[in-house]
Amino acid sequence: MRGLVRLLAVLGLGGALMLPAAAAQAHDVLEQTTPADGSTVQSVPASVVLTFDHTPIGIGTEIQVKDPAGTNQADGAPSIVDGNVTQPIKPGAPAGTYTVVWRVVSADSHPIEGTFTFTAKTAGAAQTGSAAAGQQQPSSPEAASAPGTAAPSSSSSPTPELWIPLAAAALVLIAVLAFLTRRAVRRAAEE
Ligand SMILES: [Cu+2]
Repeated sequence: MRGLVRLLAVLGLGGALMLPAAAAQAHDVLEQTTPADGSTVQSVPASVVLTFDHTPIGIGTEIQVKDPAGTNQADGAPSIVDGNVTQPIKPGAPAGTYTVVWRVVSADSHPIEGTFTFTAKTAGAAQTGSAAAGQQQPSSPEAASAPGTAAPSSSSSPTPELWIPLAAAALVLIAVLAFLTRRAVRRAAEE
């Protein structure tokens, strides 16, 4: 009987060890946005910037900048420099309240997502020289298609790097559990 209790305790310990192993790495945290969440700006900016505490992985980034009518005014693909993810906005985007729907792959390879809003009193500036130059840049098929259609296919499955250490940790855990369980069963049989 005492052996059985020990067996259950070992199994419970194994389960408890699983949890911290899965939660050990923390997601990146969105530290600030430009424009700030809930803020009012004079006119629609040329881009929105999301600042994270780590540099997100450069795949599966998807940022929609929805105007008051729900139309995505994002212009081309977002760029990632350090912790800053910059999403250009189409020139001449209309005034009103915008909802930015974002999804990035955290440095720990987990997808994270959220939304924020801002209000622009007037429309964005019409196309300028620099905006025109920026628009000609995305010529790859991925950049040319809408971000909403390009991103999910590459980000729907977790990136492989995450599973290698997790699988290794799980194998070690299983081996240790098997050893402890066999020992506990043997002791239970002896008693
Ligand atoms: Cu994470």
